Amino acid sequence: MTQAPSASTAVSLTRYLIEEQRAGRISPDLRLLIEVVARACKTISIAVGKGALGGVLGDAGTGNIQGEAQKKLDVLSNEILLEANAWGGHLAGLASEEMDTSHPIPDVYPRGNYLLLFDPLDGSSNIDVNISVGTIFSVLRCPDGVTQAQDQHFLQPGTEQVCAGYTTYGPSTMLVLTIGNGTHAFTLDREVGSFVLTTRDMKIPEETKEFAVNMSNQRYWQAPMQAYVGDLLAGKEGPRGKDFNMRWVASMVADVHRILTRGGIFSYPLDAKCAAQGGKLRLMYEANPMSFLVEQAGGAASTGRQRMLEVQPTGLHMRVPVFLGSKHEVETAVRYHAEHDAQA
Ligand code: AHM
Ligand code: MG
Repeated sequence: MTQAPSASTAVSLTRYLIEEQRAGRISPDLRLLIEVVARACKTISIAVGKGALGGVLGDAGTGNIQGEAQKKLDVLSNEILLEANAWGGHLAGLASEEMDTSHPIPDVYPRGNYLLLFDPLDGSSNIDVNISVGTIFSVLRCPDGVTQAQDQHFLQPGTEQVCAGYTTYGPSTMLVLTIGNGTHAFTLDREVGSFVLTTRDMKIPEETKEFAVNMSNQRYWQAPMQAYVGDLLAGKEGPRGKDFNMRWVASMVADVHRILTRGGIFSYPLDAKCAAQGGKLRLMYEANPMSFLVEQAGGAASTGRQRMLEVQPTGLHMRVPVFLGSKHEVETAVRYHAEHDAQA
């Protein structure tokens, strides 16, 4: 049984961030930014937790730029994050999966040096069925000399991220964070209202026997993915020589949280349905922040053909195929792609 932190030994998110600032690893503005995002996530957590009692379930009756129907909680979470981050003076601009273009900081407020990107409520299909959902965020520096950030200023590869994280609204609410110095998990103490450090330096096992993919798309996959998953399913009798288990929550935050906790590989590959868009998941709001967290925990993240964090974004809502998790398993999936491409 893991030991719960006592009141005297507990490290709050605030204390963790102040110590990182003292060590010179984050600026005061980045500390403020993370505190503000964490506070907004607490508000979202309360709304998610109220469920039907809060009148927040169901469709909003609107659609986003991706052509997806928005849920009331998608819209509410987006508003909470926008309002919380508008006035602090730490941002030069924001971008959200739910908004067509980047969002300027209103003229009445001072501007800072950071750019914040987020998927306000990931796993929308799970909202109305009381399964874990989450918020994902990524922080970039605004290019020098730019005070009013526009879309093109956000188009930086994931290696440029200075911070990334997610909050999972599950049986407990957890914030998982990296500022490039390991990946750390904080659990929300609901009575006190603060996030408490519960796992320092998460480490993803390099080997795994668990994979996460939406198997209903199998017939739409490309050849290397067919071959890779075919060999996973063949189990002990196949070339991999071991049986694999499968899990798919359909909330990326929940699937990635499981992988950060006990290992595994998460994949949303290119398939015939999403090929025209380049994939299903979004580079800037989903793939990049998750890849930064996973690499900082000793895992790997790839499109199947390129390290995720090195992909040069061509648009705010660019989509990519995703493979991330246990290092050796991601390398194996990448090898299937390389071998296929070499033969072709
Ligand atoms: P969303 O941001 O609109 O919620 O979409 C992203 C989600 C991921 O959380 C999840 O991994 C994936 O879409 C599930 O897709 P599918 O329903 O095709 O299995
Ligand atoms: Mg999402």
